[in-house]
Amino acid sequence: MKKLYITRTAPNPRKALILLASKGIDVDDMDDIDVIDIDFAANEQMSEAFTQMNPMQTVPVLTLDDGTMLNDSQAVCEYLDRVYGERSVMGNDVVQRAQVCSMRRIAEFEILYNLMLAFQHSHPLKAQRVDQVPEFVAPSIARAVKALAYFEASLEGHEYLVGDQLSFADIVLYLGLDFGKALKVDPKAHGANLARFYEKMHERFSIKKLAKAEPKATNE
Ligand SMILES: N[C@@H](CCC(=O)N[C@@H](CS)C(=O)NCC(=O)O)C(=O)O
Repeated sequence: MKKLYITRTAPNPRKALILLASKGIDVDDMDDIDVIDIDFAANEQMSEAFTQMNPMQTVPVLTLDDGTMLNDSQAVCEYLDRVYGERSVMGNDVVQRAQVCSMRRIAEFEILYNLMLAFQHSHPLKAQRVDQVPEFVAPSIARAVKALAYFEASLEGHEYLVGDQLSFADIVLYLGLDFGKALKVDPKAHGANLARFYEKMHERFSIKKLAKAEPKATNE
């Protein structure tokens, strides 16, 4: 059995959940993958057992039947994209794949990464993970906000960033916008196109929407 280690509220593991959901797949309903929830509040990602598996102490992690361990969200998503569902979200042809890659990396490095940096340098829970430098926080947020203008312009007249179908670039941009809320960056205050995009993605892929279903009450 494959094992997918995730924290459902954190952006990088959410990439995998949303990728599967965009293909109509419920991660908790897969025959060949066991989902293991890692609780950040209890620091489970730092536990000895988890660290032995993934010395980087991060999620997501996917382990395959032959023991192969993938400990990066891009690798996990590339694998899930190719193995599950009908249509790839990485692009339909060579050019689209390159465009998705380009948009995804800009969304990742300019927006998501800078916001994560700001979070890590400001949130008390992360103090044991990084030597916090409060001066990093404001410039990192400012850099992310500045990059939003690029995506606002890219979405002018378009529902999605590449072609007319949802791609992995949209997923990463949405996660950046959604994570911004933790830093008081309003995802709907940086242009009408981004606001429309965010609302549509949030409707389908919010943390609440993709939460693990409660076990059904039974009288037996
Ligand atoms: N390059 C890694 C980074 C993963 C990463 O930073 N994951 C965060 C959650 S979004 C994490 O596990 N953080 C652990 C912590 O903050 O202790 C990837 O994309 O998978």
